[in-house]
Amino acid sequence: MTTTRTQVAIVGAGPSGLLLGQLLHKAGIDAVIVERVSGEHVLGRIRAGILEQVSIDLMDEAGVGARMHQEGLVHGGIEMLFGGQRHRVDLHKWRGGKNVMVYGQTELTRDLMDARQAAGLKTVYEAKHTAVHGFDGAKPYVTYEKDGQQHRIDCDFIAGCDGFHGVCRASAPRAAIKEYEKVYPFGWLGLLADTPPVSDELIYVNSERGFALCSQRSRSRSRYYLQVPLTHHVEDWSDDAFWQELRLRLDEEAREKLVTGPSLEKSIAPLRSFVTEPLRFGRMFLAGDAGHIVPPTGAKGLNLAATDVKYLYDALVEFYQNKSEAGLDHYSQKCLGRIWRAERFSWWFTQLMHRFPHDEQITAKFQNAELSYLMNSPAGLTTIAENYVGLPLDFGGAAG
Ligand code: RFL
Ligand code: PHB
Repeated sequence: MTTTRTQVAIVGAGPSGLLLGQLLHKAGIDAVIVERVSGEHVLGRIRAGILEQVSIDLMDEAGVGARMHQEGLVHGGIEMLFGGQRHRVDLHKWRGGKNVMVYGQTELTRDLMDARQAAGLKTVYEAKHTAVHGFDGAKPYVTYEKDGQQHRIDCDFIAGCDGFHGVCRASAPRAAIKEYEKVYPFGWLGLLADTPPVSDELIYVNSERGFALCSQRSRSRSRYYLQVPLTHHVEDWSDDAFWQELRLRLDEEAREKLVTGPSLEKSIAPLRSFVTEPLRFGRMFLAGDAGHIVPPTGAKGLNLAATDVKYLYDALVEFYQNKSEAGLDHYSQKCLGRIWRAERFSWWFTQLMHRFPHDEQITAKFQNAELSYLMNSPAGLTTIAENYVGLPLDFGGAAG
């Protein structure tokens, strides 16, 4: 067994772990990251596409925002298609000049990985049997196996950035944890293709055949999603079948403009709302998908992960620089207010846009009436816009 020491041991090298590592490095705080899979595997996951201003600001604060500003596409609106008609939500107008940015999670992760490598910081990829210990006392540590060798990292704190299926939340004492969960009865089948996007902005579609989303990664790379039953398997969906079904859910104009091509990636993601309370267990802190999951309809997952990281980073800096534990003590409560607000929006937007298996016919009428109200009322447009671009960090009090 080899033993090393660091200040913060981070489990997971997804966006949460890498962003935390980079911010801590800038503040002179030492951290080691332990990751279960390879770097290529992490980059191969096609996930989020939309960044809120808080995430953009954090990438800048971490000193890794240059390529994002060059290549990211600023979007001032989204489109909603329902009842065969398209309506635009002008985010810029209804949310006081705020926008969102199209910049894929893969690119953000690559920027963080490159910066970490350039700074010579330690990331252990393909670590097996990672385990977290002693976080209920003053001397936590992490163990893992790499190339048949056992390793131990002694640390002051453990950051659980290891996603929904990670080891950190699973290691928290059951009596100290409460989990809230809703699993939706459908998934999203996603397809990535090197074809120009069908529209300049994203189109969220409520159709009789189910939800669809026209998204993008750049001016020449599209990302599309279709609501599919949970019983479907990705192997059963040929590219042709995907494009055909997408066409049926779009309007005439989009059908005509749609450029199809071979898929670069195709996968089905289940939809889930999930929150763990609290997010702190002694000297272990959960951040990102390790502590909560939202259905992707509101594009909130990565952005929530970024805010957790910001609060954890602020608290750790306060601890090391001012010897104050106040930020660490308030971490859970501070994160959970924002988390529940985003959970609420993502759940509401999911209900509004999807067909549920046992819906009565009247439900689709209710959805259309609500969408029509929202699109024609300044209050409705403000509601969508302010939630979509992300509520301010200092919004309101506790939630949930
Ligand atoms: P991740 O990305 O899951 O990374 C966790 C990392 O931990 C590793 N790990 C372990 N490492 C060591 N030991 C263990 N025992 C470990 N167990 C796990 C894993 O290998 C992994 O590398 O969590 P993180 O960093 O918190 O990041 C969260 C985001 O990935 C997630 O919230 C977003 O992708 C959600 N999401 C979206 N978020 C947005 O903000 N905007 C979007 O537009 C958006 N679109 C999406 C999405 C997620 C989707 N899927 C596939 C669920 C679209 C989709 C389809
Ligand atoms: C994506 O581009 O992957 C994406 C965009 C918006 C969402 C969800 C996913 O709401």
